[in-house]
Amino acid sequence: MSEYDPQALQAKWLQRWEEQDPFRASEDAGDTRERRYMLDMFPYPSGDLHMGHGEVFAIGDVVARYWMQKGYNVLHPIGWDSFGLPAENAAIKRNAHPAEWTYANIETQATSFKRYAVSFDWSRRLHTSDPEYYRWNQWLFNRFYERGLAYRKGGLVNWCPNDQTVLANEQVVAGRCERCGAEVIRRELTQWYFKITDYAQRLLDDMNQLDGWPERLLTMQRNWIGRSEGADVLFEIEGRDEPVTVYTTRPDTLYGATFFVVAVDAALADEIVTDEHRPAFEAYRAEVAKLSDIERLSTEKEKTGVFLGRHAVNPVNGERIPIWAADYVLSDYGHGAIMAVPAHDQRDLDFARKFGLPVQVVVHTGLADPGETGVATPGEGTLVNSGPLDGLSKAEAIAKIVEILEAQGRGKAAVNFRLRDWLLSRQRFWGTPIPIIHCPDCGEVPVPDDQLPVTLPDMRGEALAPKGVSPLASATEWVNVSCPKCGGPAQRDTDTMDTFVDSSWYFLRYCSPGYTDGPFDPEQVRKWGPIDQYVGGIEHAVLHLLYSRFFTKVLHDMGMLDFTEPFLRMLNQGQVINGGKAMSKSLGNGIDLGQQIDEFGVDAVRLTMIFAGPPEDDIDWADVSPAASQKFLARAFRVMDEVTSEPGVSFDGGDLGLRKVTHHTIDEVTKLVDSYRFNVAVARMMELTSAVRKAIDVGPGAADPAVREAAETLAVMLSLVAPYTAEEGWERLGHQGGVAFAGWPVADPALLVQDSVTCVVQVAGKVRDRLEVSPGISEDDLRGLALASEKVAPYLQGEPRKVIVRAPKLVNIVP
Ligand code: ANZ
Ligand code: ZN
Repeated sequence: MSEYDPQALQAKWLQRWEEQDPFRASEDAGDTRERRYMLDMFPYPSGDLHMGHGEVFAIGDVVARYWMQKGYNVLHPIGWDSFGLPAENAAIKRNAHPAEWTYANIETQATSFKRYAVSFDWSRRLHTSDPEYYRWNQWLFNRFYERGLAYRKGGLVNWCPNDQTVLANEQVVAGRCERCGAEVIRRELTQWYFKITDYAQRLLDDMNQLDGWPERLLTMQRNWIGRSEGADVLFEIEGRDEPVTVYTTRPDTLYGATFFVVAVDAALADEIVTDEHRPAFEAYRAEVAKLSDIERLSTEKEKTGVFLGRHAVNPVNGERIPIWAADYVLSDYGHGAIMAVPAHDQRDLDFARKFGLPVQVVVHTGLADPGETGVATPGEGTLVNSGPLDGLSKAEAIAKIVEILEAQGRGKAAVNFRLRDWLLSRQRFWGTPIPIIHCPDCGEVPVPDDQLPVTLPDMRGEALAPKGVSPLASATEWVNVSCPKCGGPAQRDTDTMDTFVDSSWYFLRYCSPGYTDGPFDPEQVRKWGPIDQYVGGIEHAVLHLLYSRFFTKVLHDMGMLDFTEPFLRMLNQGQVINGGKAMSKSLGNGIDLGQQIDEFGVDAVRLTMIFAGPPEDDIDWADVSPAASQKFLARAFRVMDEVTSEPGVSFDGGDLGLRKVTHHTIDEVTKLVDSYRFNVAVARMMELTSAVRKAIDVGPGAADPAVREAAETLAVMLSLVAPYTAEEGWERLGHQGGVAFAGWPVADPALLVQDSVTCVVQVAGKVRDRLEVSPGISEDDLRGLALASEKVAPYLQGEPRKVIVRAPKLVNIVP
């Protein structure tokens, strides 16, 4: 096998790695190496691995293998996020059990991962649909329940009419189901929630630990949490005992409140509407119920609403203002009611103009009157028509009015979050059963820990078809149990958990797989956690990453973790696209990972993924060339194969020029890999390959120790991206044992010293000086040196008119 034959290399090394299982993280107490934890977001077993997996796991593997080469004890685990709807839908179609499809796909992916040579510690493999795993979801649910962090409440929820299940707010994207794209509607249902809102402030504050996260990810989390500052203001309602609270970010505009709006679907609207106005109100409410949230909140849509026949009283000036019901006020934000200030809020202004309600300017901004232009003025300005606030700036007015309201007991400073509690129950089968038993006498009774797991009953095919209630409800034998408290007849909760529960803590389980005394062994997590590097898609920016951060904080509060943030560094890879477009069946532009591997070999595909650009960028498969990658690998393989000196030979006497190239490459590639510029690192490896090729062909020849040094360096560096080629090359170089643990090369500073170049300094076209400078000198430094030259000074009177710098070789001064 002197020719480069990727498929033969794969067959040979795959078998050996399978026998050796070389990437196990060490738990040996005597192993004093520093630990590192590298994690890729675990896959959903939807079929075989696709191009997206090919990219993300190639990137993660560069990091893991680099750390192994650097001598860390690396944990790089793999598992499957194996509960979820696609398995269930497949099962209905095939009249099968979801497990059949799921576990068959897992095996397919596992085989593909092995072939793809990802450096996983296979001994820690987990599947979230295994009872040994989901048992701990239930155990954690019980702990959350005890702490008041899991609760059930009725209310309007997001409902996907296609998947026939509820969705968390995070799973509704632009009003559509994140999974299937159907327009989400609202339904009144009693559901289970996790109280993530209790952690809203800490989720924000702890972001200061996340300087290893991309800025855009932090921004997305911050926006999702949506903290705003303002005031809660109490408005009396004529004929009602209790005042109503509204939340406003602009208490300074209180004197400009000309009407009051209650969310049409809020209980308050129903309560206060007068008999005279009830028919119109109910008709309107029925209309709004048909709207999706996108339609409801669209700013394009004309404002709608009805008068409720009642009045509120503005607490600052005693003015009576009419109360309307409208759809642009949301029932589940703030207090579900607002004071409307049309002059300074566009939504309120649109509404006022539609229904002929007054517009009162209270902040003078210098812009034209909103009542005339139809354009609200939300910006800074000076308060007018506002009694004690007149003449103040916005900030001063906010402080003052809050003080006044507080003194009168009519309001107080308040903080509001956009974040809602996490709705976790689902009306589908293939998930973790919620471990609650409903007893007519005792109410909600958690299944005792020693009776966990509550496993799923055996159901398949048609029985799983969505029907608006959980399929588990029809498993009567499973549902009917005796109450753990009183022993009387009771029923199991038939909902299952959102699969994001599974992924909120799986990274902890990897630290102690098979642990039976809890979800994880705190001692082991202390050693491995938190995760040093997490790699995965930006699509999880708010869902999975927010939930995992929340779980981590709760577990910290339970005393089970000593850190509060799970992922120190986060890398979001780009997408693999084709011809400028996302790959899709309808476009017919899909590329199959397996087919690419069959054609070009694993290493060429991995190298293409890494070489295409920075890891965050999209890769357009139409613009890259796995064939060229394969050619390069063949070249690299040949130089490693052609070295004739013996391993262990001293490099000292080797060709100095090549040695310098090698050590510069080591220096640069180290820095590039450290800063995640893997594509440029590959370019440097390519240059080194050319340098060795030339050294073999032109001189000093294949026997020179510098050629061996360069080829060995190449093998080790290449092992991060092209493990098969590197391994075979390493063996050809005469080494026993894996290249993966050969050790990262270290640049010799003595070989990094740059040679100098001569720079000519001209004044008015005549050469006046020659300077010895470093080849990398900056233009500014070179200009400074030239102007400071004693030989130049006599030819200058004062500031030169022009200095033209061509670093590093020429400075031309025009006096
Ligand atoms: C009066 C006002 C005057 C407002 C003004 C804004 C500008 P954020 O920043 O998102 O927290 N609001 C309060 N509750 C609402 C609800 N349930 N549905 C729709 N809108 C609601 O927004 C807070 C602002 O959104 C509040 O401040 C309120 O309008 C509105 F010149 O009160 B404001
Ligand atoms: Zn009971």
